[in-house]
Amino acid sequence: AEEGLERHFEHTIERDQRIEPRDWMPDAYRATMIRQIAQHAHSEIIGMQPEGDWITRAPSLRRKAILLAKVQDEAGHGLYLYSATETLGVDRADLTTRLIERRQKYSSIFNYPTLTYADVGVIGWLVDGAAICNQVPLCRSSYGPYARAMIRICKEESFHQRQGYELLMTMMRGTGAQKEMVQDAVNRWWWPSLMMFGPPDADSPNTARSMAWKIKRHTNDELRQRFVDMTVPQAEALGVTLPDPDLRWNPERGHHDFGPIDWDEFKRVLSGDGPCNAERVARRRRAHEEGAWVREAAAAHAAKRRTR
Ligand code: FAQ
Repeated sequence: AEEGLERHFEHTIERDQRIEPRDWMPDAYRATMIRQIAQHAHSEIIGMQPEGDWITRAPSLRRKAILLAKVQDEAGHGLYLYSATETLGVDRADLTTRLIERRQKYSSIFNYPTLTYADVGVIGWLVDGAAICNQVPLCRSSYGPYARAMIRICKEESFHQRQGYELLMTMMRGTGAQKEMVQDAVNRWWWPSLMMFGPPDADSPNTARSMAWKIKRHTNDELRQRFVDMTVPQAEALGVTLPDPDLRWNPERGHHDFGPIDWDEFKRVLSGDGPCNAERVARRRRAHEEGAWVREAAAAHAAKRRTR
C-alpha cells in the first residue's frame, strides 16, 4: 500500500499539482516542509524587532503609521505561517519553544542592528526585495498551504518594498547628511542581504532534494543572481553605490558579476554569533514569558465555554 501511495505522491509532483495536508507524503518531505515553513515563520516574528525599534523614533506621524502597519503585517505573516506549519501535524507552541531554545533557525538577516532611520528604508528596499525574489517562486511550491500563504504574503511584501524605496527616495532628496545616512545603511545591509538566499549551491545540503520535490523552484545562487540584476538599476535610480568594487555587467553571461561573499560571516551568524543574535532571542523569550498569562486566560476561557 505504501508503494502505491508513494507513486501517487510522485505523480502529483510530476503533474505540478499540490500536496495537501491529508495526502500521504514521505516523512522526509514532511520534515523539510516543517523546517522551512517554521524557519520562515520565525523569521517574520524575529524580523519585527529590527524595525520595531524605530516605531517610537519615526520622524513623523505619517512615517510612524506606515512603519507600524508594516510591522503588524509581519506579525500576521508569522501567525499565518505557523498555521500552515500546523497543517503538517506540529504544534505552534512547540515551534516557539524550539525557536527560543535555538533549536530552529530564523533568517540570518535579522541579526544585524538598525543603527539609523535610513535602515528602515534599506530593510524595505533590500531585505523585502530579497524576500520577494525568494518567495514569488514559492507561490508555486508543491505544498498547497505554503504556496497559497505565499500569494498573500508576497502582495504585502511588495507594498513593504515600495515603502522602503519611497522612504529612501525622500531621504536622497534631502540634506547631505541624509544622503550619507542612506549610503551608510546600504553599505551595511548589502552583503547580509545577499546571504539571505542561503549558502552557494555547492554547499547547500537541501537544494537538490527540495528542487526534485518542487518545494524550491530555483537554486540559492539563481535567486541571488536575479536579486543582484534587479537591484543594480534601482540603486542607480536612487543615486547610491552598492559596496562591491567587482560588481559589473557581464555581457557574455547576460548578468552582473559580483564579488565574493564572506561565508565565514554567514556561518558565524548562523551559529549564534552575529551582532544581535543573543538580543533577538532574549527579547522573543521575554515576550513569550510575559505573555503566558494571556495564553492561560484564553485557555481557561475556552475550557469554561466547553463546559457550558
Ligand atoms: N539564514 O540547504 P540550504 C522575511 C540554513 S524573509 C538562516 O540552502 P534550504 C520577510 C538552512 O535553513 C526571510 N539560515 O537550505 C521579512 C539550512 O539549515 P538546516 C525568511 C539559513 O532550506 C522582511 C542550512 O542553512 N524567508 O522574513 C539561511 O534549502 C523584512 C543549509 O541551507 C524564508 O525563510 C539564512 N539566510 O534553503 C520580515 C524563505 N540560508 O535547517 C521582516 C523560505 C540557509 O538544514 C522584515 N525559505 N540557511 O539546519 C527558503 O527559501 C529556504 O529555506 C532558504 C534556504 C533559501 C532560506
